[in-house]
Amino acid sequence: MASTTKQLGLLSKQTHVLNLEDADIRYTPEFYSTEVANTLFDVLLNETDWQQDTVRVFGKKHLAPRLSRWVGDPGLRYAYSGLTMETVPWTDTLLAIRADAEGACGASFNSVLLNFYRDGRDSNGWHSDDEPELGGQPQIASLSFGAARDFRLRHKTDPQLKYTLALENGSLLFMCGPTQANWQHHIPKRANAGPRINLTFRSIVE
Ligand SMILES: O=C(O)CCC(=O)C(=O)O
Ligand SMILES: [Mn+2]
Repeated sequence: MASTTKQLGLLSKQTHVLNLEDADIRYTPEFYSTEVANTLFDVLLNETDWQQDTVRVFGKKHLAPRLSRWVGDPGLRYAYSGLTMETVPWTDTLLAIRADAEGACGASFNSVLLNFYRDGRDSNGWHSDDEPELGGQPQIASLSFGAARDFRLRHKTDPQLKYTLALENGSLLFMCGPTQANWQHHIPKRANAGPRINLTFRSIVE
């Protein structure tokens, strides 16, 4: 896969700034055209050595309800759900998507977490991406391919503040500033949902 935005068919579409307190979240629904997003879904599905990680929830170990993979610069380590994860090397496809995300977000990323939700039974529990390795104001670019899934947000201290948006095929969600400090997010189960791949590009500061 070539590394220019042109060859990936990048669209310069509208970005919506979410009107949420204590957060800075921007959503670009058609970051990639449907055609390009469908191709990237297939390539990512086939190029990735998917694994089912173990996660720790309230001290107990469980198999994660999705498949995943950490990719990043050599030697990076990341503590996640009570486990230390080692990253595997970048592919040309992921480097090309990273370049597009960096250009759109004005940020730089040295790692990406790939998640594969095989169907609507796969999910991601409530959490913030606020690990110390991500620094004080983590910048996270989230790209979605395949079935749209709801992305739910809730404020950590004000239960009145919550928000749901559907992350569509080919979309980019950029979370930065105080978002992770103040909000949690999750992907609930959804009956009949088709397969979906999500990439969250991050910068690990060691
Ligand atoms: O699948 C998504 O859209 C979100 C994934 C996520 O929040 C994570 O892996 O930290
Ligand atoms: Mn997350």
